[in-house]
Amino acid sequence: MSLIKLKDYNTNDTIVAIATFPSKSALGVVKISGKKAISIIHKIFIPRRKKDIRNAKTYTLHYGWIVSHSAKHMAHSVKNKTSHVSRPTSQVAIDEVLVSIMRKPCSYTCEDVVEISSHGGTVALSKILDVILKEGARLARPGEFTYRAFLNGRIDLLQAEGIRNIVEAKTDKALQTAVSQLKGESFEKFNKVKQAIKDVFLSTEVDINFPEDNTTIEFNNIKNKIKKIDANIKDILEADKKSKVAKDGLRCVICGKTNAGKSTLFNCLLQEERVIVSEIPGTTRDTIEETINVKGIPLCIYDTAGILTPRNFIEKKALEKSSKVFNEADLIMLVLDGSRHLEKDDLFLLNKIENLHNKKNNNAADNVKGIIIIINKSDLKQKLNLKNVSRLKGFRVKLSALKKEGIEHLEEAIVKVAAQFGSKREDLVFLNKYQSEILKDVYKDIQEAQIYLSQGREVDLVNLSLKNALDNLGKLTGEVFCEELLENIFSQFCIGK
Ligand SMILES: Nc1nc2c(ncn2[C@@H]2O[C@H](COP(=O)(O)OP(=O)(O)OP(=O)(O)O)[C@@H](O)[C@H]2O)c(=O)[nH]1
Ligand SMILES: [Mg+2]
Repeated sequence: MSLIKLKDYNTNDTIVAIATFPSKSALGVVKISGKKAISIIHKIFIPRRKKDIRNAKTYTLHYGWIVSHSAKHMAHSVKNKTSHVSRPTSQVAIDEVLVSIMRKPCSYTCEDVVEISSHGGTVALSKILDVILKEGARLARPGEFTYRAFLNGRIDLLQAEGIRNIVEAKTDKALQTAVSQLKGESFEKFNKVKQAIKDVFLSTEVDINFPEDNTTIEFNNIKNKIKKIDANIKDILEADKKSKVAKDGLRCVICGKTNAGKSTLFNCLLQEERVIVSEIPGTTRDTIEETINVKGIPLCIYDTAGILTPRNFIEKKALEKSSKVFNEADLIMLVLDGSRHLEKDDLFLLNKIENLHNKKNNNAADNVKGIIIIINKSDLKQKLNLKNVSRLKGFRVKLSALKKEGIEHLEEAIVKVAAQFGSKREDLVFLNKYQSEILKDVYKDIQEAQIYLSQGREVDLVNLSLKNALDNLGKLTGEVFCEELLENIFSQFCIGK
């Protein structure tokens, strides 16, 4: 994804884009927005009824033909000579269309918008686009229509993110959440937090500006209020994390020492010979990602290299890649070889997972991870001493990836882990990466305010932390202008949205 620059989004321009995927399809839509939208359509459209489209009322639909500029000129001259000709000759017509007129301010962008519905197909659509460009419109950049809707105050940034997520929804729940976000429900959530912070902020302002007044602030009261705010933000951070699962599926990493049978299990879950399996330790070097569906739950599974002590550059890279997906995963599936005793590499990974568990209790928002310990090769004589893994929390499953035995137990465990990530639709909130980072900053600001309060520091410091929190919240919703965030959000949109 290349980042767009806001300076390229000149709002004085009239913009145009093909809004549908250009392919052999039944319908295609070209969208125009801006001051010249109506005058452009007047120049290139011949309505079936001899009406001047410039006088068309808002929310009206018009049937006719799109023609090239010179063609229209010809068509008009023909029209003047014969009373009934309202259709251009075949060599001048581009396509038979329906034109919708949506006048400002009640349109998607709050500007004059014209939508041309044509008979799909790449050539017709690009020809329509060409004639509009020739009449003075400019090609829209990614998300530019939605950006105008935001600038003109029709939607906030959370709603913009909701729109993007409607387009990208992969599951029912993701779609429902995105729709509720578009309806403004997420904004309400943030607004409540904002009002609560504002309330405390204002009382610190009074204390700073009128120190001689007897109305010095009640520190205990403030402490309690901030504690509640802290809990609220933590809830939203948690919801954000869970939303990513609802949106993209549970990210599951298959890890384990070399030859434990990771790739065999990966193929087994995928039900195809996707990756190479062999008895040579270190077969897998790259991290391989595939999406599967387990009992209706979308899973993004990663097969990783089992190498833990790299001997060369390639193995070093392999280890880096597997560590990265390990850290980012929602679910860790550790594969142990049941036919062997625990070895150094198994213990290393078991310790790593145990440490994650401890961390989880300290920082709930960042490290929610499910754990499944898989004891593979159950078809062979078992040597693994299970006592050594009993200290680990999480699910334990015995199976044979080679013989495809016991896979249903693994699927049951996955469903149970997914349930831990499950959340009611109303609790979810879709933020992009940048917005999530800003929300974490708000959380830091609030924690800072709490530290100052507990240390009995000057109220000015608490006041400053709260001010930062308010500014950051404003950036999130779009009330405070943050160029970097806007560029980040709208770059992720497709052209035509
Ligand atoms: N008997 C038996 N053999 C298995 C089982 N699962 C895997 N194997 C064998 O174990 C060997 C290693 O399997 P892989 O799936 O390549 O192991 P891996 O963990 O991906 O290994 P690396 O990619 O080297 O890290 C192969 O010979 C597999 O056929 C199993 O359930 N039972
Ligand atoms: Mg492998």
